Amino acid sequence: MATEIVNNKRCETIVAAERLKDRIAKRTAKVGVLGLGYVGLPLAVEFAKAGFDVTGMDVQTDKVDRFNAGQSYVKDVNDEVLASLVKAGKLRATTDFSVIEELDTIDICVPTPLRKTKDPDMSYVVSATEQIAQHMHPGFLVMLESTTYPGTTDELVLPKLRESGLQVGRDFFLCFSPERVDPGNPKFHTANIPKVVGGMTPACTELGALFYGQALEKVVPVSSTRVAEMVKLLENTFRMINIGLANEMALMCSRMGIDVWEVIDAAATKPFGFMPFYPGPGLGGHCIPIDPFYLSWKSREAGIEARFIELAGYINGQMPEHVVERIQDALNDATKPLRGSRVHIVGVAYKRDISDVRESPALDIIHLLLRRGAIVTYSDPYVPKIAREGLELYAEELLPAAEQADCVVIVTDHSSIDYTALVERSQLVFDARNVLKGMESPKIIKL
Ligand code: SAJ
Repeated sequence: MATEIVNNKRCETIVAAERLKDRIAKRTAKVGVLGLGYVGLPLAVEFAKAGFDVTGMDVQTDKVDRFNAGQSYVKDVNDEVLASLVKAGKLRATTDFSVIEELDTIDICVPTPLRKTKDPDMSYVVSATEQIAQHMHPGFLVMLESTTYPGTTDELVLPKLRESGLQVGRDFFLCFSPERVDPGNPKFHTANIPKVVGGMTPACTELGALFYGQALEKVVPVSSTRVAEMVKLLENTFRMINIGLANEMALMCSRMGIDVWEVIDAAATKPFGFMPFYPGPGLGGHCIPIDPFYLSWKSREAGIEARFIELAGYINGQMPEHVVERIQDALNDATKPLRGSRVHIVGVAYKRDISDVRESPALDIIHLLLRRGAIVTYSDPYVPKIAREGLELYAEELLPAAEQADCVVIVTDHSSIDYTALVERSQLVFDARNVLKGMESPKIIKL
């Protein structure tokens, strides 16, 4: 009797796995995306465009309402595309996670921030996994996309899904596939960025690769979830450390009276073995300053210090202070104490031509200037108001504010700014981005 039940259960699950494979291949699978941010929303749209029936889930009602009204809140997805898919009934969003019961696949696209103590905040991943664990069923493909430390999928996600009594690789399938979305990138978007995917078992990897291959141009299968988790961390740690090197070069060149920008531009003429990175006022964003610390946190647990990451983090973290010291020196040379001087910040987003101020070094620079008694104003065409990290400032009109300032500081080099007019109307300009490259004036000072 017991053997018969086991055989029936095994037959049921083998049938479930084959049915899942067939439904993915025929694009009749019901696809779920949990977390409708700058990663989840474009992913949901891509799979709906590929012909799947897609249900997005999010805890934020306003996002769900805008999604269902065909109003995209993510720059890389236009309203018309979203609205047409919603109208065609191929795509919808909900805050009701019980819909997971009906899904064949689900992608977890939730934030993985750092706590103030620089260790990972896995609360969003845990919450999403717990929602899924309540609705586990045979023939279910679960994929984690949130950038995280190696071991998250097998140590944190798998045990919760296993509580259902289902067996991974037979009854359900579990993969990690790093999100590589670069918001605002004009050339690379969700469909044409190669998609790395690694499963808990070969069958998991095979189903994950089959799934992504239905909607994305290139899939890169790897042997495990840990390899896939580590791939993303290497990508962004590489970037953070090389920016740290560029920043250290800037500190050295500043002391030696060498133009670091000229050095990098000349080095970049080397046709092999070199890749230019540029110094700046510090490291912003929700990826580059954050992801490497997921790796250093886990490597400490494994008994090895990630010294490159810690050092680069230290150097990148010093740049706002360095910028303020250079401003102070420049004002001093004009016999103006920083205290009481008017300093106007140009650009506060964490990088050009976007509105995101998360971890922006501009916020650190503003804090440091205020602490030294400067009178600080700012302009940013993408950021009408700063209301975070204890600051409440409203953007001012650029040229009149620049005219009033004792020193203008270009922190973020938005393309839409008229830098010639800015220099003309300013007394002193500190350029932290080399956006004034080629302009000669005694009032221009460069990082
Ligand atoms: N930065 C420098 N010097 C550089 C490059 C960047 O100071 O040479 C600064 C930027 O000003 C910004 C921070 O570093 O404050 C991060 O800039 P970023 O260009 O890396 O932009 P992000 O944070 O949007 O990074 C994303 C990442 N994408 C993903 O994680 C999927 C990253 O992997 C991409 O390489 C990057 O976009 C990109 O190339 O645009």
